[in-house]
Amino acid sequence: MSEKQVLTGSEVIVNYLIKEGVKYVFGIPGHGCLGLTDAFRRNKEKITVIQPKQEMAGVHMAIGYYRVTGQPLVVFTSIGPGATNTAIGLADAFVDSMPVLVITGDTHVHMRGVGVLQEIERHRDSGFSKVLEPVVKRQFELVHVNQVPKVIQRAFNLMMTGRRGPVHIDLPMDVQCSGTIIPVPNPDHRKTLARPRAEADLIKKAIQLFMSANRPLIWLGGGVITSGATKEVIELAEFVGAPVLGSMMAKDAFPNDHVLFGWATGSKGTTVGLELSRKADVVLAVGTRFADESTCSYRKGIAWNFGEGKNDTRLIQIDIDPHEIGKNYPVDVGIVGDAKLVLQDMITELKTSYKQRHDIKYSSTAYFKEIQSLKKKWKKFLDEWRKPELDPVMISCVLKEVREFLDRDAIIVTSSGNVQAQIIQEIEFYEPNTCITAGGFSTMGYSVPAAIGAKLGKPDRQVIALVGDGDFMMTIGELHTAKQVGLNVVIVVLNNAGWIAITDLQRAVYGQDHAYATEFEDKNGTYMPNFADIAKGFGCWSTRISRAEEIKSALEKAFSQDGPAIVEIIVNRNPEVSGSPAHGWWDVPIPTYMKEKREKYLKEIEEEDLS
Ligand SMILES: Cc1ncc(C[n+]2csc(CCOP(=O)(O)OP(=O)(O)O)c2C)c(N)n1
Ligand SMILES: [Mg+2]
Repeated sequence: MSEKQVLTGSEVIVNYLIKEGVKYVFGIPGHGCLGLTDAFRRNKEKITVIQPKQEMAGVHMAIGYYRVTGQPLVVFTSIGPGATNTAIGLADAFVDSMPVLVITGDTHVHMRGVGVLQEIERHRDSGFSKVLEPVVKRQFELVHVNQVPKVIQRAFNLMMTGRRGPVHIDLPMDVQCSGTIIPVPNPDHRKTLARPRAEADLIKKAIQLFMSANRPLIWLGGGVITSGATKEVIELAEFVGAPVLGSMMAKDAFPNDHVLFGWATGSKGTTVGLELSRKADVVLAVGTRFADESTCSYRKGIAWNFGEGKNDTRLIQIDIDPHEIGKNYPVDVGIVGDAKLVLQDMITELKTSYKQRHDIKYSSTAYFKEIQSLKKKWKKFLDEWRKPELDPVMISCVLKEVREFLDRDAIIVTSSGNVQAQIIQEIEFYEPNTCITAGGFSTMGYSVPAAIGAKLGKPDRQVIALVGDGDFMMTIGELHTAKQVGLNVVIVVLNNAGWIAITDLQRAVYGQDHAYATEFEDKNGTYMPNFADIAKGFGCWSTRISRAEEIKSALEKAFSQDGPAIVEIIVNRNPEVSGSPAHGWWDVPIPTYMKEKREKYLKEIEEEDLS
């Protein structure tokens, strides 16, 4: 009998990752993951360890990579603070249904509860995992090395099937180093490649309802991107003549230069999107949560008109997760299934039962003409709103110049702040997986690391992060990682000396004189570090500009660098032009001492329909 190979728990994991096609892992070694780190050392030809400077950033890097390649990656940490640092990255991934595997080191099983360095043990022994429980799709807490082979396989299965999401493996130090003879699993065994389809009668019902509409509309969420259903959405939209709108996670799910693209609705919406969504009579919603931002906090008649009344908008909702169906709005037809396959079946049913939607081409209908006229007005508004002569430049101008400069398939990464809201409202995306943004968790600090991950995944494409100064400072240390990775990721820092999205919100909701604790000052007044100089300190190429006409040539130089490049743009912080006007509505509570505003607010929230 041949002797069976003994591998440590860590080696099983690393060998399995190689079989899964994982090329990069992100991690900061500590005493809690020495065994695992050594297994990576033994396999360094096959997997590269990248060193984020904070573990949260490692998670964002993995997500940036996944979003442009579809390949989930892995983050490993030590015990305690290193492990806890992943919480925000994981929460961001969880809310946006993004897969990433986080493996955290932990107390040796026989030491649990004594107070090992960096152990949290007052509520329960080795209690760290509780910290991550609400922000992952599944957790595995191992106590024996023989569990490792099955668990690593299950972790990948769980991340990538159904509604995707992050998984956490808690891996005690001793389990990392103990040996097992259980072989490394083959990823293809125990894995399904199947995606769920819907029942035929539901497809029929959905199509009947959709085709009965006078003002049909298609509303997309991130599920469409995950499922790769852009082609099907285009086909369906063109057959029916329905405008297509999307949430932040679906900004790139439908070509924004298509005649049927209807721009954004919701609190960060546009006059086009809001008008179309509130007046639609039948909505086909695909892979979306109907979160408060894209619904104007459910205030009826502002973004949407769903309800059970005779004149209310009817809803067909498709989602891979039954949890989302009917959660925020009542549905007429609720379909659980994979977006691409369900839409394919709907298209087949359409083509079988209907020749075309109208007697005339959809582009000759009054509805289509109305859509075009709304779009034209929106473009006109944007043209008038941007004032290219201003110095410092407006964010709106930066976005226009950047979009004009970039290739159609360039990858643009953003996180929370004015730039994110304005990107959704003001510029076009043409291909799926090119708008990489921190959606539902709206996490500052996401852009720089996510852009590094995206560039690792697509080294031949332009990758650009557009970050506010506040956002940038959350993960500024990742310039170090960007320099180490050495790829030409371009980071544009929009410096307005403050968390101005919040300043603008304070002014808009509470009053002009209510800006507080959101602008950056020191004893000499406005305080603005020189980020271009700081970038140079990290060894990165950089430049600092403030005028619209300087942007394209700065980008030209930035994209011709061999490594990371930082373009710092001082942007206008004058309240009139610091952000962009809000066209929708958002439920931001008003203190009772602001009597008039409070009264108005109370009336407004009466119109919210949370039934
Ligand atoms: C981690 C985190 N903390 C706080 C917030 C709340 N928040 C949302 S936008 C914003 C300001 C963003 O500032 P900056 O990046 O400078 O962009 P600006 O709005 O100034 O253009 C803040 C503090 C957040 N989204 N994420
Ligand atoms: Mg700022």
